[in-house]
Amino acid sequence: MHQDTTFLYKADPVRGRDWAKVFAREAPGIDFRIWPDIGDPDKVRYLAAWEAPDRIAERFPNLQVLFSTGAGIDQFDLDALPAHVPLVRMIEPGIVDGMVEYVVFSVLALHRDMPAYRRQQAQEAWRPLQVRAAHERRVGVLGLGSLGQAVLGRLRLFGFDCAGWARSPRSLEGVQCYAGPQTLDAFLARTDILVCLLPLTDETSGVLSARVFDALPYGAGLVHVGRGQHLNDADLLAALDAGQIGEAILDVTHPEPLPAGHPLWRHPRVWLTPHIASMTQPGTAARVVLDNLRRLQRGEPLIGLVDRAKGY
Ligand code: NDP
Ligand code: OXD
Repeated sequence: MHQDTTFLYKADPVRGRDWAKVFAREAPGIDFRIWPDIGDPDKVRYLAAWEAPDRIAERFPNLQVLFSTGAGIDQFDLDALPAHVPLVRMIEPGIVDGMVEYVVFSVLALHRDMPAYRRQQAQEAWRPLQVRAAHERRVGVLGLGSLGQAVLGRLRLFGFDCAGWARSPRSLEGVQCYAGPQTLDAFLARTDILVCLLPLTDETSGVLSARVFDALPYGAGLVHVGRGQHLNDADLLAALDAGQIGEAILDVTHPEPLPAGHPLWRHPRVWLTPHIASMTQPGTAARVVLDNLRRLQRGEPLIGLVDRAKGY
């Protein structure tokens, strides 16, 4: 890595300045630039972006790696990215810790009936609800990737009865693992609180639909932290109104933000947060990216390399 190598950062500029400090300290030979200050486009070998610039191949003919500044990569048009340029998603301790906090908070809130108590307080009602032990509460996580596994690792410690569902078979301590579409019904039938931590792909788009809600036990809770396009809003509203879904905590919607007056804004059984479940932390993210650049130089596999055929 030498002076004629530019690392271009195209995301929140305030956080970009923290990335710049890490690069200045740990890789002073790299010319770190924050969009739109791109310098000589021919020198841009590495690009970290939340959303890729247009005509990426044409503009940056010497690009060697595209890093996503987020864990998800659905915002990129993979067809517009030259086949020889690897796309690497963000796996860094800050984003994992943030997601663990948010999902643990949400599962505990549902487990201990906090949404119901908020409604009762608004009515000045002092009405204790039955407390269920954690081991009697079945939590199921859709997606057993870097985030799903971390979340389950922490939920287990509370004693919840934990399961997870992914494409390929896995073995995780204390977690009943299900794999593939043929196991989805069995996984849902044993899930009182469903957490969605899937990536958005052609296969997973719209997965949170009536078909899934109906397969859950009556009154199940939903924690959705994947992507807005996973969720069929009309099906969720119908399931909430029928009581099939008891409560929903949604961090992601489609579109973001929801339009004014959208029924999810004010639904009494929905808690909404503005896509804040987890955020890439600049200090740790920049270090992880630099580690990947060193791996690239040594010819080692990149951590978080996206499999374009799978779409995640
Ligand atoms: P990973 O790529 O590490 O894991 C994805 C998991 O989903 C894998 O277990 C994979 O299965 C499984 N999966 C993918 N497709 C299918 C399918 N068709 N059927 C069953 N399982 C499937 O992703 P991460 O854990 O790092 O992140 C997950 C998602 O979380 C991101 O893509 C993003 O959308 C969302 N996210 C949301 C944030 C927020 O603030 N709300 C913040 C960060 C991420 P297998 O293991 O078999 O490959
Ligand atoms: C991500 C996100 O994918 O913040 O990192 O949603």
